Amino acid sequence: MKQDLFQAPDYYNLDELLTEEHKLIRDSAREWVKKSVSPIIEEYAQNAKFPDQLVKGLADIGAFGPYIPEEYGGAGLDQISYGLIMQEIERGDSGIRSTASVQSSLVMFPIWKYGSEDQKKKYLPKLASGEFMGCFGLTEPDHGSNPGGMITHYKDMGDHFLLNGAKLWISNSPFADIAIVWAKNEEGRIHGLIVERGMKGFSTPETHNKWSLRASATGELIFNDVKVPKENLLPNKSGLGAPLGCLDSARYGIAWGAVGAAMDCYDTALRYSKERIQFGKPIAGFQLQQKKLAEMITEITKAQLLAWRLGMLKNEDRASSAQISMAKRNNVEMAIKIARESRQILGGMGITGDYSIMRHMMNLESVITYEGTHDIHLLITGMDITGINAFK
Ligand code: TGC
Ligand code: FAD
Repeated sequence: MKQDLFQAPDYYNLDELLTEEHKLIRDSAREWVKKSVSPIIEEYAQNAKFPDQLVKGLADIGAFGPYIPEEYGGAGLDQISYGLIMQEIERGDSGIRSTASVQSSLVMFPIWKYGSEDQKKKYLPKLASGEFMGCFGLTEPDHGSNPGGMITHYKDMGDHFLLNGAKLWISNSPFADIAIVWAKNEEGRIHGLIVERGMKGFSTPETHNKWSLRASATGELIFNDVKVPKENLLPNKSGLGAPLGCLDSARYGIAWGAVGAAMDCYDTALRYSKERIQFGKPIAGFQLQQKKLAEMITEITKAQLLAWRLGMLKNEDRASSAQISMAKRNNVEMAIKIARESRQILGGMGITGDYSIMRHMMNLESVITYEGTHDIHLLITGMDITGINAFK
């Protein structure tokens, strides 16, 4: 069993910006990751298997719906707490954070924000406890960055809807009990539907051969004349803005999560560089290695501040979608660069599963692509500052 020696870098004493409650929540998530994720994650990633025994622990640390009100089974926490939980989980593995992000921001969030009271009561408490797991179907084989072009559609058959189409690259789909599916009605307007496992014509084949997020289960959603009860339509928001609103919440969590992955890579590389002797001294004593480490801690500190400030804005409901895009883009790129530099500091050992760095690096290749690619987020910033849409 692997020993997790992680010590969190806090170069600018950012702990002083947190409340006692924040620190308590962060520390309990950190302890859980050390005890339950670190010892097993490498084996699950190598075997491309989702460790489903972690679901209960994720629920216990409040990772499913941290900011969902307690009356619906959530933890009723603020956005900084949500961010800290995502940071700690992704410090362990981006795939496990993905499971939590999807459950919280892409399944519980739309039911909470756009659902009926009956839907909230029926689904939210079970999603918060992990009794139900969910997934989010927006991306299609021919519509990734441009989800507005989706083909999946449903017809009103009087007493039910008839759903047809397919979604690709769906995190958690192979084991999800419910899917939030975005589909067009006969007028071409996008709505969210709650599709349940077991509905006739609904299948969720797993996507294999991934070199990234191997401990997360990814799959398709296929709808072949699926009869969806009318009460499963999310009634309170429609249009592309509905799924994009959920993405804002998930992208915010990723901005924190990526910091966790970067902190783990940096901490590993720092410790290794002080222990590894070459030419008669620790490699940490060479200027070239110090440059890497000094730049890493600088970038981590900047990213921590960006995430914290965004969280404060979100707490006041003042964070714009474009601000969230900037933080997701910056922090994921920061993390992937740090993973690459850290890997080099470990030399040959860096490519093995004895250390977490290569797994983080490969995971981050998905994180930089999903929830809006690196390019898309740049274009969102570009449009925000110039007022000119360069997507189309
Ligand atoms: P556009 O015309 O700009 O906007 C359509 C409507 O949406 C509104 N809107 C937003 N609303 C809330 N939040 C946002 N972030 C929003 N962005 C736009 C907008 O105001 C408009 O509303 P209305 O009322 O005027 O209709 O749309 P567009 O078709 O030009 O596309 C814009 C673009 C490219 C930015 C958008 O489509 C986009 O973000 N594309 C990226 C797709 C993406 O991120 N997919 C993610 C799939 S889910 C996923 O990856 C989960 S991974 C989970 C895990 O494992 O962690
Ligand atoms: P494309 O949209 O085909 O993009 C290909 C390239 O073209 C990219 O570099 C992109 O930046 C660039 N590009 C596209 N449009 C423009 C433009 N206008 N200007 C300049 N460049 C452009 N989706 C879900 O709905 N639910 C999930 O749970 C989910 N989980 C995922 C899990 C994993 C592991 C992965 C890899 C993806 C997941 N996705 C999910 C899908 C993800 O959101 C999409 O992969 C992503 O939005 C990009 O779409 P695409 O892969 O079709 O790439």
